Amino acid sequence: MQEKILITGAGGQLGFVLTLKLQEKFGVDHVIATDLYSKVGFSGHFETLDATDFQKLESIVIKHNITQIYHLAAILSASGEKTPTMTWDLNMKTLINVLEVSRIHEVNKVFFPSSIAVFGANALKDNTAQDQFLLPSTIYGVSKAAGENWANYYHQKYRLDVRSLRYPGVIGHESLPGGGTTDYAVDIFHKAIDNKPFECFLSASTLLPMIYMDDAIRATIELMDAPKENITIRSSYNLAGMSFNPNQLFLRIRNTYPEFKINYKPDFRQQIADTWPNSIDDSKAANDWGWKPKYDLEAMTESMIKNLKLKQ
Ligand code: AKB
Repeated sequence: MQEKILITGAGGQLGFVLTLKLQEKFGVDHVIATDLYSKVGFSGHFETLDATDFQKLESIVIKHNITQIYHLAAILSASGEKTPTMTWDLNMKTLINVLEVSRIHEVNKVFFPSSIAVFGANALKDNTAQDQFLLPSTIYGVSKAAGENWANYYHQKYRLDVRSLRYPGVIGHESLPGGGTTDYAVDIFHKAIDNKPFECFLSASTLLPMIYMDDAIRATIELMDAPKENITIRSSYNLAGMSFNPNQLFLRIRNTYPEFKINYKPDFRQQIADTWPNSIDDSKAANDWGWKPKYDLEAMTESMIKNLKLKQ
């Protein structure tokens, strides 16, 4: 069967790269990229979509005979704290619209991104477990934890094939993040390449789980390609790449840019980061569908610098 793919939030950090990957996998004509804002940087089908608008979403699903939806539109952790009720409304309404349209129109598969933000200060920091009780500290985390339950519910009740990953902070050279607590780990590279000092909004020792874009995209595709019977978790899978703190990343970048300077000015994002894990136990993903990250801090830094330099 020829798949027809719909992506929401295609203009976002992950959405942009995932759209290109899905176009490569399924063919440009079989991918419909959508975003609230107008088309950015990719060829192929694009529709402007506010995914809180069920009728517009449904009309796109019908018009293109959509068989899979990747629902990436969301407000992230740091931005979300500025407008909690709006963040809840947008993150939940768009997800429920996607689940509902998928149920009604018998969409084959749905992907919903969750996040390490579902974990709160109560969780064990190291190797945080898959089934850790979730007590998120941000409204973004609250919306993702609720979203995981909605996903699980639609699978239980309607057998909708919805799959999900708890992404760590994603680092890539292709696109810029916006509104997250882990964004510093991308911003720092842009400053280093431009020979400018970097002001870090987290303290030097804030250890967080991160993943390189190539690994994040590969994990998404591998999860979606896995046989249905292998998927034992219908809320969201823990996913790990690497863990590091700003000082470790800074020292790594300094190997290439010895003059690079950093100063630390923690702001409200520090309190968010302090409630998140240091590292993640992703053994369920490894056992169920063979997940194994390829990039560690060294390989990621090398690839980021090489690719950003090519764009200069
Ligand atoms: C954020 O920092 O909000 C995101 C995330 C970890 O989900 N990058």
